[in-house]
Amino acid sequence: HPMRALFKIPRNPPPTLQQPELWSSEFNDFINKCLTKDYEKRPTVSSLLQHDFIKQIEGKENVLQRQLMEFIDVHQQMGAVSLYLYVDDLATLEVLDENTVTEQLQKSYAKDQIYTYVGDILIAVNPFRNVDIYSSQHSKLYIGAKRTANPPHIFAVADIGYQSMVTYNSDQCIVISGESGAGKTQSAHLLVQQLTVLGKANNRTLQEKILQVNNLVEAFGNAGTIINDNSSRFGKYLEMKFTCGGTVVGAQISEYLLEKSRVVHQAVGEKNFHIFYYIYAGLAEKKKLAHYKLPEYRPPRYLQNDHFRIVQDFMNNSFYKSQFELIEQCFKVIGFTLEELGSVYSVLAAILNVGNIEFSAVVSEHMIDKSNISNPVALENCASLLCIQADELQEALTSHCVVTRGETIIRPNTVEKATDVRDAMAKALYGRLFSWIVNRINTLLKPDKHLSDDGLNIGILDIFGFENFKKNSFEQLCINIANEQIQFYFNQHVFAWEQNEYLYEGVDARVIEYEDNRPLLDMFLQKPMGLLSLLDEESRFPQATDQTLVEKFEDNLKSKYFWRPKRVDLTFGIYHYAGKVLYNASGFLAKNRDTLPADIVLLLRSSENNLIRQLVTHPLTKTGIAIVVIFLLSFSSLHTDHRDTGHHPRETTSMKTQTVASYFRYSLMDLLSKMVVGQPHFVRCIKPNNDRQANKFDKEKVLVQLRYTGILETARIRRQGYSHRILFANFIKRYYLICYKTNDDPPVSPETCAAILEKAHLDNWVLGKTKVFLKYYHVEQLNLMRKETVDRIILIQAYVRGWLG
Ligand code: AOV
Ligand code: MG
Repeated sequence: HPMRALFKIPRNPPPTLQQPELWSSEFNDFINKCLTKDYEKRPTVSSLLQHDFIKQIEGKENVLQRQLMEFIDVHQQMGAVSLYLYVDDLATLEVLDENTVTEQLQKSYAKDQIYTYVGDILIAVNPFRNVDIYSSQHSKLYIGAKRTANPPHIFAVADIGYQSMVTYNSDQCIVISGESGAGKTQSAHLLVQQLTVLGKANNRTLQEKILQVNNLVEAFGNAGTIINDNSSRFGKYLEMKFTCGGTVVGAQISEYLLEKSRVVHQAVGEKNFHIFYYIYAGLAEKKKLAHYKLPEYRPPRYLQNDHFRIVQDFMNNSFYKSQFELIEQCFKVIGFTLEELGSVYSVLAAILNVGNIEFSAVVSEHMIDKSNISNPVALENCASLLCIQADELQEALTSHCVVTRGETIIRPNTVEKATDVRDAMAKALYGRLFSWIVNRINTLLKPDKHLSDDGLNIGILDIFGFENFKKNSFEQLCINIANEQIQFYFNQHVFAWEQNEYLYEGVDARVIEYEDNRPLLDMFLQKPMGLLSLLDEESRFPQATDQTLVEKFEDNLKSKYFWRPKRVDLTFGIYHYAGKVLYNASGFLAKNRDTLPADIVLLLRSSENNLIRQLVTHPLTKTGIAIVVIFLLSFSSLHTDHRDTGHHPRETTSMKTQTVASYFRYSLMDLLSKMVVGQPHFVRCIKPNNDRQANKFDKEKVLVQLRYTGILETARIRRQGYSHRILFANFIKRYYLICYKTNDDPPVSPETCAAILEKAHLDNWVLGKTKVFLKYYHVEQLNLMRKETVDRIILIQAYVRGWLG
């Protein structure tokens, strides 16, 4: 890499930077000596500053560092590049303050180096434009390479995950975090891309299929928001399945908390899910709008917003047309049948037609408010697309059954109620269609049983990022709680567990303070007085209103993280780890109840369309808050501290969602247990500005993110801490070859470990009571040496057996 090439430092400093202390011959000698390829000894700014010579100049470290950087810059411009130009691991910085760290990131960013390490954690700063670092040449560079051989890169994270999986024969998980628009989804794509290369799929088709999965689910689960044109509106955990030898054999995907409300309503400046626009443009191109009963002039109500006033706006959109082609291709490559594809389009078209059904009030002889459908055409269209009877649909929308004293009575719906039922139906259809597609993908990409039996996997978690809009509703609350949880998970891994282990193992390490968001999570999750429990409780009272809900919050949440600006309206505020957010509780109860009337379910079960029947018969996911609680609780119980592990939270029995919830909990527990098995790898995405602009590094904006994600503290703990802690027995089993003969069976003892480590010429490691404490670069070095030894042994054996003549 040209930027990393090591040139000679010129003897004389440029006249612009005469700093006598700095440029003595002693110093020059020092630098020249440092110009080795060895990562630990290379002349980063920090290692220069560590030099005794520099340390003598007390109190001037900052000044010197800056001057040194300037010196390097000047030299670079003069074409006499001499040193590594910027620090690519923040954990090696000697001066660890906010300013230095932000400056480092800015410097790298200015040179298109968007990635930086903090020990074993990767920071990715969104470039907001295409940077030429993802080609197949780049991809090759990062396969099995020592980390220091190349600049930091997301491909290196894929590689370390993959190598760890194969080496330790254990599952891995990569957790990507960052606020909305920071680049999580993009990072997830790049990881999958590199992992398919690493997994050397035997057949190209499988490789192609896996690469299409993200595109397909994102067409249905992503949408344009004010913050991000391709914002994820669901949480996604993609597991790539490998054989224990490391060949990729399949993929599985789990989805969480799809923001279904977007189907029926979008905030100003926002859009519906991508797929609706894609099919409109695509079907128009194919002259099939009429076939799917989609109006050709006025956009369906669900797609009417400030972006599109007439259908032509999106019908003629060439981007949407090409996306439609792409998605149709994805479906086909993954293995959906044409019939299934047709049914998917029908359901989507039906949803748009459902939204067009309108109601008008009729006053009956009993003076009960009734409603009538005022545009029967939409009703007919919808019924025909769903293959159900129009009159039955009308009945299910405009009336409901109540059972009193064993008698079933049919009551009319008011216009308002009918409208709610209509929207509930659209949301349910979409949510279930989404889950169906995901399940179908899972079936199609499931590895053959004989391949997956003792196979391994790497999971990639990409959720919706932290959001703070002008108006924040129930969806933002769920999204932000989920992010709160991820931050907690990160803290547990990076700080809490590690520090506990030092204590337990008697390893001497300075305690590093970090911002613990546990009290905030407790405020949300505690039973029975946490925010979510209160919400569930209030949702069960038929008379409750959003107003009583907020009052309940205010009366019961005695926490400094909650406040209520004005008593009169529905606003309340939360101090999240990532900043304070004002929520408006309007619609909270309805969204949480998320009820779909039984009449609608029964009606859809009578459909003559196979897919539609499947949608309502399978116990698919439900997005009620009960689920969120279960999701989060299971998460925290598994991840809080060691003594909690194994304790599974009981689900909220009072919610009438027992079966769905337990189904869901089962899948989540399954997921989470997988996630804790392997070592997590973290990617932290940073958004450099709020305007999605390239080449714009807003220092203040970056600083805020560094602060709330605890990057500085992370760098501290990574610098002094030991990211790898391996039991003596495991360590010896794995690395004894470095020091002993193949047939040797050295005793499991700290002495054996020390012998191996000394043989490997490593220092700075520590032996605890039961474990070896290592820095990430130790492990890298050990793995390399082990591989060399093993390769040598194989070669020798080959000679012995005469294979090589
Ligand atoms: P997010 O996943 O973190 O937001 P995305 O991954 O969707 O954010 O990134 C937002 C946009 O930033 C993308 O559409 C790209 O235009 C750009 N971008 C991100 N990473 C890169 C990269 N490595 N190279 C080039 N452009 C990039 V959200 O899903 O809203 O939380 O819910
Ligand atoms: Mg995303």
